[in-house]
Amino acid sequence: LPGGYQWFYEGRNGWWQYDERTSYELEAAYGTGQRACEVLVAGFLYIIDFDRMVQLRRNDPSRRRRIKRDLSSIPKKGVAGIKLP
Ligand code: V3L
Repeated sequence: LPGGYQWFYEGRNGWWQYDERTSYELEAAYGTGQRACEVLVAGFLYIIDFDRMVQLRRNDPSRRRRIKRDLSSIPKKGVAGIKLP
Protein backbone atom coordinates (compact mmCIF):
# COMPACT_ATOMS: atom_id res chain seq x y z
CA LEU A 1 0.00 0.00 0.00
CA PRO A 2 1.13 3.59 -0.52
CA GLY A 3 3.77 4.96 1.86
CA GLY A 4 4.46 1.56 3.41
CA TYR A 5 1.10 1.40 5.18
CA GLN A 6 -0.90 -1.72 5.98
CA TRP A 7 -4.22 -2.66 7.57
CA PHE A 8 -4.31 -4.54 10.90
CA TYR A 9 -6.91 -6.23 13.08
CA GLU A 10 -6.65 -6.91 16.77
CA GLY A 11 -5.56 -10.22 18.21
CA ARG A 12 -5.28 -11.31 21.85
CA ASN A 13 -2.02 -9.51 22.54
CA GLY A 14 -1.05 -7.75 19.36
CA TRP A 15 -2.01 -6.97 15.80
CA TRP A 16 -2.47 -9.18 12.78
CA GLN A 17 -1.97 -7.82 9.28
CA TYR A 18 -4.87 -8.38 6.88
CA ASP A 19 -4.24 -10.64 3.91
CA GLU A 20 -3.18 -8.85 0.76
CA ARG A 21 -6.48 -9.09 -1.10
CA THR A 22 -8.52 -7.78 1.83
CA SER A 23 -5.96 -5.00 2.45
CA TYR A 24 -6.49 -3.73 -1.09
CA GLU A 25 -10.27 -3.85 -0.62
CA LEU A 26 -10.00 -1.87 2.62
CA GLU A 27 -7.61 0.63 1.09
CA ALA A 28 -9.87 1.18 -1.93
CA ALA A 29 -12.96 1.74 0.24
CA TYR A 30 -11.11 3.95 2.73
CA GLY A 31 -9.40 5.90 -0.05
CA THR A 32 -12.71 6.75 -1.73
CA GLY A 33 -14.13 8.02 1.56
CA GLN A 34 -16.60 5.19 2.24
CA ARG A 35 -17.61 5.03 5.89
CA ALA A 36 -17.88 1.26 5.86
CA CYS A 37 -17.41 -1.76 3.61
CA GLU A 38 -17.97 -5.49 3.66
CA VAL A 39 -15.30 -8.13 3.24
CA LEU A 40 -15.27 -11.92 3.16
CA VAL A 41 -12.49 -13.43 5.26
CA ALA A 42 -12.05 -17.04 6.26
CA GLY A 43 -15.64 -17.83 5.25
CA PHE A 44 -17.26 -15.02 7.26
CA LEU A 45 -18.67 -11.71 6.12
CA TYR A 46 -17.40 -8.79 8.16
CA ILE A 47 -18.43 -5.17 8.23
CA ILE A 48 -15.50 -2.78 8.39
CA ASP A 49 -16.60 0.43 10.09
CA PHE A 50 -14.09 3.19 9.30
CA ASP A 51 -15.81 5.70 11.63
CA ARG A 52 -15.32 3.47 14.66
CA MET A 53 -12.31 1.64 13.19
CA VAL A 54 -13.66 -1.79 14.03
CA GLN A 55 -14.47 -5.00 12.21
CA LEU A 56 -17.75 -6.73 13.11
CA ARG A 57 -18.96 -10.11 12.01
CA ARG A 58 -22.08 -9.39 9.97
CA ASN A 59 -24.21 -12.19 11.43
CA ASP A 60 -22.90 -11.62 14.99
CA PRO A 61 -21.76 -8.04 15.62
CA SER A 62 -20.70 -8.94 19.17
CA ARG A 63 -17.65 -10.41 17.41
CA ARG A 64 -15.86 -7.13 17.25
CA ARG A 65 -12.18 -6.30 16.77
CA ARG A 66 -10.38 -3.01 16.60
CA ILE A 67 -8.61 -2.27 13.33
CA LYS A 68 -5.95 0.22 12.33
CA ARG A 69 -4.06 1.52 9.34
CA ASP A 70 -0.42 1.79 10.33
CA LEU A 71 3.11 1.42 9.00
CA SER A 72 3.88 -2.13 7.88
CA SER A 73 7.03 -2.02 10.07
CA ILE A 74 5.11 -2.05 13.39
CA PRO A 75 5.39 -5.17 15.58
CA LYS A 76 2.81 -7.71 14.46
CA LYS A 77 1.81 -11.29 15.22
CA GLY A 78 1.68 -12.28 11.56
CA VAL A 79 -0.55 -12.09 8.52
CA ALA A 80 -4.17 -13.29 8.57
CA GLY A 81 -3.51 -15.87 11.27
CA ILE A 82 -0.17 -17.10 9.89
CA LYS A 83 2.34 -16.43 12.66
CA LEU A 84 5.62 -14.72 11.90
CA PRO A 85 8.64 -16.95 12.56
N1 V3L B 1 -8.51 -12.04 8.72
C1 V3L B 1 -8.27 -13.36 8.98
N2 V3L B 1 -8.88 -14.08 9.93
C2 V3L B 1 -9.77 -13.42 10.70
C3 V3L B 1 -10.07 -12.05 10.53
C4 V3L B 1 -9.39 -11.35 9.49
N3 V3L B 1 -9.61 -10.05 9.25
N4 V3L B 1 -11.00 -11.68 11.45
C5 V3L B 1 -11.25 -12.77 12.17
N5 V3L B 1 -10.52 -13.83 11.73
P1 V3L B 1 -14.15 -13.44 15.04
P2 V3L B 1 -4.93 -14.51 18.69
C6 V3L B 1 -7.77 -14.59 14.46
C7 V3L B 1 -10.51 -15.18 12.28
O1 V3L B 1 -13.58 -12.04 15.14
O2 V3L B 1 -4.12 -15.64 19.27
C8 V3L B 1 -6.31 -14.55 14.07
O3 V3L B 1 -6.12 -14.39 12.70
C9 V3L B 1 -9.95 -15.17 13.67
O4 V3L B 1 -8.54 -15.38 13.57
O5 V3L B 1 -14.67 -13.95 16.35
O6 V3L B 1 -6.20 -14.25 19.47
C10 V3L B 1 -5.79 -15.88 14.57
O7 V3L B 1 -5.84 -16.85 13.55
C11 V3L B 1 -10.69 -16.27 14.38
O8 V3L B 1 -9.98 -17.49 14.24
O9 V3L B 1 -15.17 -13.53 13.94
O10 V3L B 1 -4.13 -13.25 18.46
C12 V3L B 1 -6.74 -16.24 15.71
O11 V3L B 1 -7.77 -15.22 15.71
C13 V3L B 1 -11.99 -16.39 13.61
O12 V3L B 1 -11.83 -15.69 12.38
C14 V3L B 1 -6.09 -16.22 17.07
O13 V3L B 1 -5.38 -15.00 17.24
C15 V3L B 1 -13.18 -15.78 14.35
O14 V3L B 1 -12.94 -14.41 14.64
